Amino acid sequence: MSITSPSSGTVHYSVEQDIAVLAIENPPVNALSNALRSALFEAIERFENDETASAAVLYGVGAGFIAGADIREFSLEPWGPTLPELIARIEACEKPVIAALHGNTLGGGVEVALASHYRIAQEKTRLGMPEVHIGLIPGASGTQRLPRLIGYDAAIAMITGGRPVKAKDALQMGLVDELTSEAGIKEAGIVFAQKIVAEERGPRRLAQVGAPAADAQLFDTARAEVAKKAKGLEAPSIALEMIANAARMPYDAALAIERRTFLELKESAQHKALVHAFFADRSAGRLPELKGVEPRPLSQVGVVGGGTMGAGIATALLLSGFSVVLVERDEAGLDRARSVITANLEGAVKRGKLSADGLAKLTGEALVLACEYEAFSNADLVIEAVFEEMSVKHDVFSKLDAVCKQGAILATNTSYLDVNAIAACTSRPQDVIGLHFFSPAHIMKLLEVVVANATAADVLATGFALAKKMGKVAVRAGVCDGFIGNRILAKTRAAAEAMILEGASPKEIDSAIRGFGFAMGPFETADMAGLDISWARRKRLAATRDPRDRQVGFADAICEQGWFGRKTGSGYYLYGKDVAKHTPNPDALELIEAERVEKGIAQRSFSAEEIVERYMAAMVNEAAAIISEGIALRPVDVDLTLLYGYGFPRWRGGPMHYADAVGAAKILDVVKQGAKDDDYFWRTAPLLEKLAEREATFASLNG
Ligand code: 3H9
Repeated sequence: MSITSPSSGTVHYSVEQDIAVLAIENPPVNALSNALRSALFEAIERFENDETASAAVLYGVGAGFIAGADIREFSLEPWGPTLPELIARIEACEKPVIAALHGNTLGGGVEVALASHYRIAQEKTRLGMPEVHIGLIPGASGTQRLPRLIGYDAAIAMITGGRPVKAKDALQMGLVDELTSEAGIKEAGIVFAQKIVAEERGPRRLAQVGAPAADAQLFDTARAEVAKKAKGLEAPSIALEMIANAARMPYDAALAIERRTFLELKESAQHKALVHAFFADRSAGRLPELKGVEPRPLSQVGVVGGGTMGAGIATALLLSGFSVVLVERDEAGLDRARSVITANLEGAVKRGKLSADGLAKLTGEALVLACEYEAFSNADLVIEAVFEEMSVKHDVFSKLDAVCKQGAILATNTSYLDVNAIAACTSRPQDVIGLHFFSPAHIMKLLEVVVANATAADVLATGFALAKKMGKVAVRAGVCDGFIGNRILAKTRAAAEAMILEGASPKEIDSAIRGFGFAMGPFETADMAGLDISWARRKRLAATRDPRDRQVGFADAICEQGWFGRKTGSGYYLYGKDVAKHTPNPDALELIEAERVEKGIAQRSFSAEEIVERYMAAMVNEAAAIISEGIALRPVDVDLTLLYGYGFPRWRGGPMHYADAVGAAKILDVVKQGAKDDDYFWRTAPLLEKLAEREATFASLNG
């Protein structure tokens, strides 16, 4: 068999005080690579034949035991023993095998621990079955051994939810036999193994334990709960059926089905998309221009403006350990800001993210509210979150320039405006950057870090360091109207509006986009955000708009009636206590119909598939232009933006991964089809054309 994998991993074998010590080493997380599985298999055989060792301890070198199968090798041809073979070999040992756990013990790592006869864990160990997060199920007996050890309810929660449990909970549920507070897990494992030998306790084999009985109701209830939580993910419900097999068929039969299903899922589109998203997360901050650049120190951060956004940003900063100075125009503004921040923090207390004492501290000494810009004199960074109007931004930045200390970073939270123009009204454009938060800022994970022409490298690095400290995903964006996310949003919304004029209804479009996996469709999202926001943008751009840029009239007409969406009780939909969700606003439909008639547009119906095809083609085409222009450095940055800021379904990996899965040529076809009717809107991005021609992928450009 050809060995093509870059596999690494080794097991160091020694005997200490009559105990065989198998030290598992495959940095950084001891993933079960081909090489590691082979080495562990060999080490187990050696232990079995080693007369000087009466028990074996397996432990992980480094920060954890084993973080599961090696995800990087999933797409390669496997060699050596499979994980099920290795696990069966461990369990078959005639002498006791003890898994000594610390740090991350995940997926296949838990399965190795379950095949071992005893388990001891350090107090900070996290044990979890996260396979569903990458579109898989446990593939080496986890769905069969785990319920035999901890019962159905706990096994269902761990396997279908994918969240790890703490060691003390693992002890309580019987997943581990003993906890240790010893710093050295190897030493604790040896002491535990000696105790097992001294007490003449032999191997315990979970495969030989009968499955617990299950009442008929248990799995039906679980099916309903898992389906509700899964939100489009296939793996959790499939994993549940595997666990149910434990109750309805013999061990070997259930094991064979688990393995077959695991291998099928390994080829699934959802698995590939979720693995793409996994590695996308880890590549977020890896930009060549950040290499070796030290961020500036940040301790006190200023916020200009205490509206929803400013108060949200202040909340997020406080929760991340910064001291915050917030400036508003007057006392009434400060009172409003304080009450929004307090309400946000109370929400964090309710969610268990903050203690009551913590709340008092954050609203006390950590937060200063003031009406004068002089309060920013010590701030290391000031984030402006005022009204989205260039003259207002100019005023704010001139004032900041006058009061802030040398080296302080001046950031704008603008969603659309030109950061170069904002920087130009200061004497220090090198210190100016865009930090585009998403609302609610203390909840949403995305931070677009917008780099203007003169922004210094260490200012960019500080933006990324800030995001990391705030637990956010930072994406570098260049300056253009809407940066990465809002520029794409504007384009897809325009594509959706055009379909409405041709005969689709807002509800049909929203339902198709929800069917694709978004939490909301474009029109319900617009209603939620407030239709006046995009109205203001349209008015701002009107003077410079290309005459070929077709605009629908109904979007403005709806706003002219004062229907701004949810906050006014009507927009594309109606809202109110007694109004059912997704009830169309009949008056808005009338305005749409009037425009169709006036423009004499032939009406036709759209299938959900066609709506999605057009919507996604507009998204991918615009993203390709954004990448070519350097607004996004890499396709993966577009994926991260849409995944973390715009509700793109993670199990589809992001728009660029979606495009790769569908194929650039197919997307190009849809763009060209659209261009027959509107060749300005559907201008083909040259990058899309190039990839289609070469049958290449966006992923190939990620570097
Ligand atoms: C499974 O086990 C299936 C079995 O049931 C059946 C099989 C038959 N493989 O996240 P970090 C890399 S499915 C390969 O930055 P942290 C990661 O890419 C698997 N590589 O650190 C990064 O590399 P780089 C079930 C992996 O401390 C580096 O390690 N297990 C793997 O924030 C550091 O990672 C999972 O799904 C892996 N499994 O978090 C666990 N894991 O530096 C997935 C990590 O080059 N992993 N890497 O970018 C995690 O959840 C987190 O990485 C972990 C550490 C919590 C372990």
